[in-house]
Amino acid sequence: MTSPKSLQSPARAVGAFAIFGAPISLAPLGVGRIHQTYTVTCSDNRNTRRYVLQRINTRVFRSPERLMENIQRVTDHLQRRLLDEKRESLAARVPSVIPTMDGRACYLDGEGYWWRLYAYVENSRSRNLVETPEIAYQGARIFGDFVRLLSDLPAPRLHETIPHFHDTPRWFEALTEAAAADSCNRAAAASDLISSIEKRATLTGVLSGPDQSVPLPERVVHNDTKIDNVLFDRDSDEGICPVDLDTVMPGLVLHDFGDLVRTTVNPAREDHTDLRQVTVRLAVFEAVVRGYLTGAGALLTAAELDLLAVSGQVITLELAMRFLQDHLRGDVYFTTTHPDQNLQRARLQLRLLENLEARSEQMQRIVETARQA
Ligand code: GN1
Ligand code: MG
Repeated sequence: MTSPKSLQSPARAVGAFAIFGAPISLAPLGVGRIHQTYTVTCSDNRNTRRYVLQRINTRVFRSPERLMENIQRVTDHLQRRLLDEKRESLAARVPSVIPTMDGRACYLDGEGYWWRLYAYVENSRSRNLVETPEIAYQGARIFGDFVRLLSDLPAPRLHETIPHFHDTPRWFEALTEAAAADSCNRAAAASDLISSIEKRATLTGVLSGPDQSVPLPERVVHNDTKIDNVLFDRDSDEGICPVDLDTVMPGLVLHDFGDLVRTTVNPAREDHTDLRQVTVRLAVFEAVVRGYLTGAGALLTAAELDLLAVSGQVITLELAMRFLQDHLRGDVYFTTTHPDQNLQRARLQLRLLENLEARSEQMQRIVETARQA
């Protein structure tokens, strides 16, 4: 395979893995905010097989080996549990980790980059827009199923791949510090956003701060349940499996549910600039609740169920704070294509939050009805 200069190091990395046949093509894939991702097609001259190659972002994930240890345990357990439930075709579509030639789950190249390879799930697609409640239902069911299937993952506890990932009060402090330091002279232009966030300080503690009075169980959760992170079958539109398992670790189900709400109810994409399109579709919310409860079965406690409706607000505020503090610090975390992009993202999240707040009673009633069903 000959490749342009920009693809030479991924092309070399593929050679380290136990692939089928030989690589015949390689191309960048998707719009992930964290890793560099490629699809690789391999052939033995008769059949072809596709893979997903990723260069792991080690600024975000400091220990690729521990990261991959988690992912292997999780995908193995999912496959086993799906087989126990006689769902063979889904078990076969859990994206498995392809080892290196010497049996490792990731590969360190000569330039100091870490790589990993997954089997490509054929006839699948991801979505960053939810066109219908049914799509939301499918995505939510898959994430609910995921926590249920992993609820008996044997010890030891998974590694915390990103410590304090959903510590919302801590993100509030990080934002306050970034605004005070103002290292890029960007705080003045964002002052309206900073004060809107400051007004909502108590919301940051509803799930995980000292104001959270009823204990919530620690579970193995996905932690990054934006709707883009589920695969759907191209023909039937049924949900297949969650992907992007990097942040699967001990945490709260409400962060998963909240991020699903954040990324499904709003018809505008996360990077949209026209805030007038931001709204909350209650029919989609209803489908998310139904889907999640169908997948999770009887797993959730009363304390968790009580907080389902508000969890979307908490995680939407958290994302607003994360985007804004990254903007104030000079866009060091999220991939951006222009200097105000993280600011715009934060603005959109805050607009969504206002919409969620305005609908909170209706959302609470939807949850109550679903609990009684
Ligand atoms: C990142 O990896 P990706 O693009 O699915 C981020 C999430 C954010 C999301 C916002 C490890 O998700 O926490 O919610 O962007 N992942 C990490 O789009 O920080
Ligand atoms: Mg992703």
